[in-house]
Amino acid sequence: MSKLTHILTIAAVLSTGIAGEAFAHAHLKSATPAENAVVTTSPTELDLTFSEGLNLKFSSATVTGTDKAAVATDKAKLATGDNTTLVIPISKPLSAGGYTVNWQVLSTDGHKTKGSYTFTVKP
Ligand SMILES: [Cu+2]
Repeated sequence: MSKLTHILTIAAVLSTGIAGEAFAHAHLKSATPAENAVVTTSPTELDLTFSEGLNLKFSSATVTGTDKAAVATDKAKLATGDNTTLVIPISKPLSAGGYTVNWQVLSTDGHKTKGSYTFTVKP
């Protein structure tokens, strides 16, 4: 590799790294029910809004109760006309208790992120 090519390669690697920092990844911006929320009625769906557009094929969330039992959910989808919001339909009404949402998404920039939060149903 010539010296110039070498310098250009280093420059390309550096700028890619900086762009990666600048655009970050898909972070959870808000959710319904919100993180740590106490809701009085069972939600029919969970809405998770991220800081970037999502690739639905590689984005999902699971819900577990305090007893670690999985909550039945329907297939995740994106909100109509909004590829930053992941919608998780809840198949059956949730009984009173605490719930943990574990999400993992692939943003349209190709980065995977994951996280979790909890909310409580208290009729
Ligand atoms: Cu990213």
